[in-house]
Amino acid sequence: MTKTNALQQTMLKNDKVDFFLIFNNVNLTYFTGFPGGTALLIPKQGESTLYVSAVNYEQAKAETDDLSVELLKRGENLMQKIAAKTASNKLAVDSLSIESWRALAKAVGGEEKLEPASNFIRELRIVKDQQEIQLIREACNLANIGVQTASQFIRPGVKEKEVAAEVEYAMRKRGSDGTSFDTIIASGASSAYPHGSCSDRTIQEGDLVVVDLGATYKFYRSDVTRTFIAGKASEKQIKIYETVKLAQQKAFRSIKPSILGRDVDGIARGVIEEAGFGEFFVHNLGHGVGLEIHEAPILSPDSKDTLAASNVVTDEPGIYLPGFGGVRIEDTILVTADGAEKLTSGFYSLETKL
Ligand SMILES: [Mn+2]
Repeated sequence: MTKTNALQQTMLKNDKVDFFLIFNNVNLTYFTGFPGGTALLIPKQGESTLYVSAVNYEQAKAETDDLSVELLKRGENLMQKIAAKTASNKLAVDSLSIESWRALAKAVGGEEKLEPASNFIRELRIVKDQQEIQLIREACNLANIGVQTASQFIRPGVKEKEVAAEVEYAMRKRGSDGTSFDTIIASGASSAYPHGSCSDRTIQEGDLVVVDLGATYKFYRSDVTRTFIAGKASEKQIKIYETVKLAQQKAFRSIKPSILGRDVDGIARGVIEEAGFGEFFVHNLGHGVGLEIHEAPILSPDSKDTLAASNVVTDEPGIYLPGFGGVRIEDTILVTADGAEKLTSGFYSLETKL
């Protein structure tokens, strides 16, 4: 069943709306497999219409199936075209700027014809189908190659950016469409910045090096973090590493359908607090991954999400000691029918080959 069919089945069960209108770029990719559309009109039954401007029109026809591609000519009013096609029926809308919302309301004859429905699409996207899981799995395999490459190149005397270049080259060569986000190779004191990026700095003997990377495959993403040491680790470095590793493992083992996002976060946070580093775990435990690198569900102390089978989430505790360095370990994880499966894996030890 296609994603559009799944949405239509839900619409048929609920007679509040007759059409679904998609404007958000990621949601357009979700339903059509093509990122260059302007709007997608999904009726309760029958064929959807994808409105596309001239620049993307030929590509849209070549790269989409099972929908009608309609050229949006320069100067044409999209909202009026939609109004003409939907008569006076009720429309659910995923997301629009305030100005566009007003223009659409005017075209269809009043705001009472429109129903905001971004949460509804969020709930659809949170549960991945078999095809999406396969693409995320491939993106994760590519990320594993990235981690393996980083482990081979990290040593004293090498620049952070050189490691990033090797990682990205290796993933690209194996079929990645690009990175999921800017590769992080953060060494020494900057490993203590959770979003420390990648600089011209040369890695020094004894540095902690946080490697956070991901690959994109057919629009789906992966996210993995490993922490390495350039040389030999000190007792304190080993202590924070082992604490983060235990927190990550315990959280992973708790992941299963029906557990609350805030409870999974609490399990990891508890381990880190017990070791006395609670104040240095300064971010959420994890987030959903799919077409976007950060999406629902969220694993955090104030999360309202409950996990379900076929969710994909990260498990990424960290400890960041200002001026000293940081450790983060992260995997992309699939929630299965009765537990969880790591889609990224390997390299759970601090030392790298020298
Ligand atoms: Mn992440």
